[in-house]
Amino acid sequence: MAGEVWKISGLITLFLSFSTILTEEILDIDPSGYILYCPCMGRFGNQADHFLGSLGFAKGLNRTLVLPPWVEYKPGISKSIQVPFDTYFKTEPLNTIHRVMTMEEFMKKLAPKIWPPEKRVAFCYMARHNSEGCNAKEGNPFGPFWDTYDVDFVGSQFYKPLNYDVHHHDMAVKWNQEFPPSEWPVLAFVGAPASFPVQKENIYLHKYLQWSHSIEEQTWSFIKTLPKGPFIGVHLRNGIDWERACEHVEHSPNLFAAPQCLGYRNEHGVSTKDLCLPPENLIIKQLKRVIKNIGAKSIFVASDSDHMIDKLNEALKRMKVTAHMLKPSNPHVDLAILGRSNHFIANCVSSFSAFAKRERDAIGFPSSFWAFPPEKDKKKRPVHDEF
Ligand code: GFB
Repeated sequence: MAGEVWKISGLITLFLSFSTILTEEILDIDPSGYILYCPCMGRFGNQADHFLGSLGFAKGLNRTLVLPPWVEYKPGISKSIQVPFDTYFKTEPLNTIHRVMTMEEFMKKLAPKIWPPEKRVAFCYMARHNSEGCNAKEGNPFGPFWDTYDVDFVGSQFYKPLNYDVHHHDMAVKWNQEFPPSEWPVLAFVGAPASFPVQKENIYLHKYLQWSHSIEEQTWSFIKTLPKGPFIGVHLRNGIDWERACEHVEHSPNLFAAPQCLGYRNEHGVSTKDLCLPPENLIIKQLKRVIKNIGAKSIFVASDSDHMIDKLNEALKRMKVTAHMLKPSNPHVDLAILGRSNHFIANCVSSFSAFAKRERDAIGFPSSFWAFPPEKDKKKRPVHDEF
């Protein structure tokens, strides 16, 4: 009997020490503070650009970055859907460059202690929507985003004239002077504290953004189905939204992600219709050239609309090269496959394309762009010029 009592009390002691460890984990608070934000602008490519900027910003301020979920939109569903960050990416590589934790973890373990409901203040540059405050939950995806974590705000804080460029003008010091972590442990932004497209100084952070095991598995199981030999990955961004956007290209010399080929100050040229929405004959001509250069055996086509599979198969028949696509469509697996191709032809204007291009740059894989450099400039450069 006495032995039983000892066993039980031993178990209780063990349980108590475990809960102490757990409690300590809960209380392991970063004294330098946290940054939260809603990736409330655009779809995946835009959010990824913003993510890199936000990571650079958090690193500059030396605050832990809370990894927000990815905001997605499904046809027929009026409210945005929030997909946990680690569904698509590993958190460990990010933690090697800066302290990060997922929003789910933050809300569960830390928010009750350092960000209780009565302290939830939203940060914005200036008043939004003709109101007096940040109106952080006004509209979609703003409301659904914070509702996912049961967050309501009790106040607003404007930060004008500060900005997110922590690489110049001592901006990080200014933020920490204005909002010291001791007084403001959490800065919760209404939108990403970052610019679009991604600031040049933050591009290097992409190498820490690595696909989750699940995405990797799906990628390799698709690649295994391709004919043996090198394959070219191409991005054909050609849906109706894109056609409309490209109509404005001549008035926007550096539209969306275009700085990735044209340079941030248009030092390599200006946007053209072909650069934005390359015509079929240009696509086929450029593909044939790369097929010859790398001895490709197949093409992997990622697209939001027309994959041109039959047209490509017909045009490349004589070269014995076949075109393939992923079914059912999956944007993240599409991107990961593009990232692993032997050569990637990107759409310079698309931030979706820019994601794969940056990933490849980080590991030294070659890429080029549709219609860039323009034919007349190309004559002056080597045929296999890569950017
Ligand atoms: O990613 P994103 O901001 O890139 O938005 P852009 C385009 C979305 O279209 C992606 C889908 O997030 C995907 O959901 N999509 C595009 C694709 N290409 C593919 C693909 O190859 N495969 C699959 N499965 N899906 C711009 C936006 O899009 O479009 C601007 O940045 C604006 O905000 C403009 O809306 C019209 O930069 O290409």
